[in-house]
Amino acid sequence: MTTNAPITLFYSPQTRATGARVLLEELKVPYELHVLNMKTGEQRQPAYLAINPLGKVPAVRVGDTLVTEQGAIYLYLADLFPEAGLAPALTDPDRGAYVRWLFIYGSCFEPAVVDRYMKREPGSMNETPYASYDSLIDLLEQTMKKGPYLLGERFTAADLLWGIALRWTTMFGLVEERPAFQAYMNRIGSRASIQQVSAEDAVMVVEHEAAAARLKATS
Ligand SMILES: N[C@@H](CCC(=O)N[C@@H](CS)C(=O)NCC(=O)O)C(=O)O
Repeated sequence: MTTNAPITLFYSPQTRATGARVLLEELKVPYELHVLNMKTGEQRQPAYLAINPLGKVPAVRVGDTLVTEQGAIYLYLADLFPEAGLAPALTDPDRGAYVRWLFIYGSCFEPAVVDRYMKREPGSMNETPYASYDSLIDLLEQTMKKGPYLLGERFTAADLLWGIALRWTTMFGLVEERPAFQAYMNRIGSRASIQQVSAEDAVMVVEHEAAAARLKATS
């Protein structure tokens, strides 16, 4: 382990924070969960806004270092624990593709699926940050068809980010279920870390909904 500093993950179940927790499990490092009930709005309370002024999860604190934004969190944590082998080193030829996929996620994929979700007409290819939805999804499909992972034979932290993202975006119909996506999701989704965190998330969500219902009943 390259740091003994305490790790805290600011977390809500079945959100974009799920992947950050899966990554910590894959890194096999101890961490503390600071759970926020988003159904009662804890993420918008001053205590959490002091951590992330945008009121979004995930956020992770390692000692005195605070990181927000999924891509940044994956990059930081996988580099911090290189012995887990989930991040190609800076000098490794695979590093380019690795960081590229981490950034395509936040810079292109999320804007593309959010436009789709909001039923917003994207601009022309030179106006959007992702060219066009179809070109982005086709690039993803070609890469996953080659597989088995984004970097070919090598499994990295970027696969956790993308495997989980594809799961929720296909579930919401924001990405169509192409065979290459299904095969990739099955491959990533069968990992013990994802199974375990998803099962714990399902329990936590029920507790959060019950707490929100109780709050509503007394207000
Ligand atoms: N750009 C952020 C987005 C994170 C995000 O949207 N998180 C959602 C949960 S999936 C959230 O915290 N929503 C709470 C809210 O907006 O009130 C990232 O990639 O980490």
